[in-house]
Amino acid sequence: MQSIIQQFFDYQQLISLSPFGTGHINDTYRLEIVEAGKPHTWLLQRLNHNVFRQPEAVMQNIHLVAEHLAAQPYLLKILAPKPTRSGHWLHHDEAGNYWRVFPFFENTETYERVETEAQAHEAARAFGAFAKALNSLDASQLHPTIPGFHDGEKRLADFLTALENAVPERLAEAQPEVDIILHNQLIFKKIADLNLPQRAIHHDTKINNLLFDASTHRAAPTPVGVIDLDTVMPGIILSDFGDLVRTSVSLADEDEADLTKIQFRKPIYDALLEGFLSEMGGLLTPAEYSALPLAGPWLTLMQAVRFIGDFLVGDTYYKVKYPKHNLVRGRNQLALFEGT
Ligand code: GN1
Ligand code: MG
Repeated sequence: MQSIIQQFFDYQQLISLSPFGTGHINDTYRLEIVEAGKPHTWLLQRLNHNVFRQPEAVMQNIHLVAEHLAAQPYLLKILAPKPTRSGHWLHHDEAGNYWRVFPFFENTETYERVETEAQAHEAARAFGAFAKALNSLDASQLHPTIPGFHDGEKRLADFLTALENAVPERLAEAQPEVDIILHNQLIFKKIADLNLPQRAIHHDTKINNLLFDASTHRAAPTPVGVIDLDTVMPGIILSDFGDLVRTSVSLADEDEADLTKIQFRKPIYDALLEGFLSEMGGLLTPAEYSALPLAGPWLTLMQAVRFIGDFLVGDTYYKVKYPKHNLVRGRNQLALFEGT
């Protein structure tokens, strides 16, 4: 790691380096280093270039969004990248990996699941504030860094291809889930046919992509910042509200194998809706507003399609901790879909 760290910092000043976080895609490290005589903490991250095929475009998006947020009346902290010492957003190392550095916000914590209505309200308000601050950014200035990322019809088409190329034993095992997906596939066309406006969208508004103030009460915490801007790109508002619903309304997170723990908590949903609308309400078009109830089911089914599709072809996209991990996640998402 020495030569990588050296691109951003004076390596001689390094205090510590340790793996950090729970993301499925990138590898993240927490780095402590002395700068101008004082210890500072940063995040060093390897960007997964198998997922993000245009790393430079990802960084341009993040930079543009960070600059735009900074020019708005936006109160949350902004995850602006730190350039290399030679002025680039990325260091491309000899092994072909791409590295970048972000600020580390001290005294913050992330939650893997929502426990109280106040948490749900504040989380939705924070992502709503993020969307509101980006309302004035022309989405066509952002690169679609993962083409068709939340295009349900494309995800379904890819899933049908995965069915054709499936590992036979895996297909046999996932057949009930495959049937549920095929049975419900029309929701993807229904949303596409609405032709909702393209906006600058976060696209990964899971609850653990929010930093909360660690010194406030866990039951009713204060959001500090929206993180993980890798998938900021043009999209529809249902992506951001939908992923909030997907990751917040259930008692269990997406890795939970015990399906009895998966339930739709209506009071949490109501708090999400109220929190999101408290920021974005006045900016939604009538079509966006009336489609909001479909956001959760649409995004949750799409996530099931992605997990099961990846299981079928042998886990090539998501990091897995055990052989059936993606199947378990997919079953979990289908149970949630059926509850939404
Ligand atoms: C991935 O890496 P992470 O956890 O931030 C994925 C999201 C999925 C999510 C499911 C680029 O996000 O789209 O919703 O896993 N990101 C990408 O947990 O595919
Ligand atoms: Mg992410």
